[in-house]
Amino acid sequence: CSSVLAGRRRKRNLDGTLRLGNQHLEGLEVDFLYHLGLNTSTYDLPAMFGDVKFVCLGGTKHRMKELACYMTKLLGYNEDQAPVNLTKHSLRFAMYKVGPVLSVSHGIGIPSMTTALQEVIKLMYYAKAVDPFFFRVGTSGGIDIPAGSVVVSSFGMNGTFEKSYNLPILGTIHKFPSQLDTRLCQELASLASDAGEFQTFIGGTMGAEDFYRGQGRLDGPFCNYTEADKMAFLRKLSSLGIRNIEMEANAFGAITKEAGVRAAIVCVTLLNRLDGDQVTSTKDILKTWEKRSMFIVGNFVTAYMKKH
Ligand code: R2B
Ligand code: URA
Repeated sequence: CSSVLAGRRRKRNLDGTLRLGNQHLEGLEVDFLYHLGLNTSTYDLPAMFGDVKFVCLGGTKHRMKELACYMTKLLGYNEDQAPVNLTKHSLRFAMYKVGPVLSVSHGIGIPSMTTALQEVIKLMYYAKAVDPFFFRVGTSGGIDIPAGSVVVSSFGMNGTFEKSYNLPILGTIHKFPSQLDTRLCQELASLASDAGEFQTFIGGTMGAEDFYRGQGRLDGPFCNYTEADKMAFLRKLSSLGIRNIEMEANAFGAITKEAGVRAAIVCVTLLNRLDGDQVTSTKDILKTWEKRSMFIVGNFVTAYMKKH
């Protein structure tokens, strides 16, 4: 644990700003963060984003706007002004800033999420943000826990039971370990318990490459296994400490670790996969559940701001 912390510290400067390991960036006259619609020439990134402390990423533009509204209320900012999408020139993702909170959508799946995440990491680097936390605030399918429960991930696992993000680079697979900040994970889980309305679990999260067969579903357009095979797979995941399945966790854990930032994944579960494959709850129920992970991260933000 101490060597992990030492490794993380080495990736930040003494003042807490990020230190990225890519010397090629120094050779760029202008860096275009294409998917965020920003660049290092036209925009004063330190003035715009230098005070960011909490980077929240999640799948949909709508949910990340809701998170921005939730943080506006929580932090006592003017609620009459609708949050402004700062990436509107790019159209790909949405990004909102509410004081020290940045709320960014990342789309579905690892390639989309890692594109957004890596550009936000560079954004925090250019902005000279100090010790920013990174959260993925998402949805998932739970394993053997009631629908509507929240899982704070202790590690990410890929679809072949490896706790890593395996990326082909120049024709060769590179494996990046997927680890999340243990202390942050425990702190978030403890901040959830006060609510009493829902259960919160700490556990592993599988980041699947696909929503259907990649998550052992029987209801996709194709299926080449039996229900017994599916159940054996879910039971095996459970025995390996996996509490939920989504589509980004292992890559999120690996990339934030490589960047040396403190990171956590907080996902609500929309169903218990041992009971079925389809998400059948009403829109209103799903909306209520989605607020649960925002509530936990919001608690962390306010507790942190009180202390610092
Ligand atoms: C959870 O939900 C999305 C799929 O519906 C995906 O982005 C994920 O990880
Ligand atoms: N998101 C997923 O990736 N899987 C689910 O089962 C639910 C939401």
